[in-house]
Amino acid sequence: MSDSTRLRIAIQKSGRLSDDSIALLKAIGIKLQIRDRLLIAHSTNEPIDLLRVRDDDIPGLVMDGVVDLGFIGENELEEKMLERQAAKKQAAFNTLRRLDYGGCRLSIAVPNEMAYENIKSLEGKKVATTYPFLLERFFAQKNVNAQAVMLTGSVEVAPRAGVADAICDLVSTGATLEANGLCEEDVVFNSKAVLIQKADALSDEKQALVSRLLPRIDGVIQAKE
Ligand code: PRT
Ligand code: ZN
Repeated sequence: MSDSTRLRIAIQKSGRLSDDSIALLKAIGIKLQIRDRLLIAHSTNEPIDLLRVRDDDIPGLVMDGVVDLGFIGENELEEKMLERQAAKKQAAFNTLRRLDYGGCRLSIAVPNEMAYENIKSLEGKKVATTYPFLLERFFAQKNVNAQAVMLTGSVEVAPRAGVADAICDLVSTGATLEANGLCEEDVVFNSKAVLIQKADALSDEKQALVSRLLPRIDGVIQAKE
């Protein structure tokens, strides 16, 4: 077993949040020894271990108390929270900081040739997405009867493939939508990366360490503004 006195932080192993999360940890003075293949990375100057996993696993690891902290996109965090609430699983956590990277929006997009006035235009339609809980909550709020169709990848080709009428996917520049003949219509959720902490109290030593790190994070973010 790992040393339980060391602060455990879950971080995306490889993807859009990895480099910025590592850069932030380094910028606040945490020295890290990362070996590409390994699940665990140790800090050489602070009692901190990184658990390097897929981003999909990070909300659950924090909510189950397996790790103390996690860096995660709010889109993934909110989706997993809704999924776990529906399954009556522990879904509590604390957000420590909203960060200055990982910005994107979860948006509904429809084929350019589709007549779209407002969200009601999706009544009775199928919408492909990797975020069915966020999308269904949006439909419920807007009083629209549409069906979320779960796809874990290639969401942007679903309308052309005849799998769905529209999509609901993450957008940053909009280039992917444009390349696939899709037009962004409604924003379902705005997202950034956040640093979260498990709901159960940390040991005094770990909490003291977290309290020492947070002002440094604030300093790094302010310096960039
Ligand atoms: O392997 P693992 O499961 O860890 O990674 P992943 O493939 O699930 O996630 P990854 O690395 O792609 O994204 C991680 C997180 O980055 C997301 O959950 C968001 O919080 C954030 N993020 C920010 C984005 C984007 N911007 C983004 N543009 N995640 C995905 N995209 C994709 C989007 O799905 C679409 O395919 O980029 C494409 C659109 O980009 P534009 O610029 O063409 O609009
Ligand atoms: Zn993922």
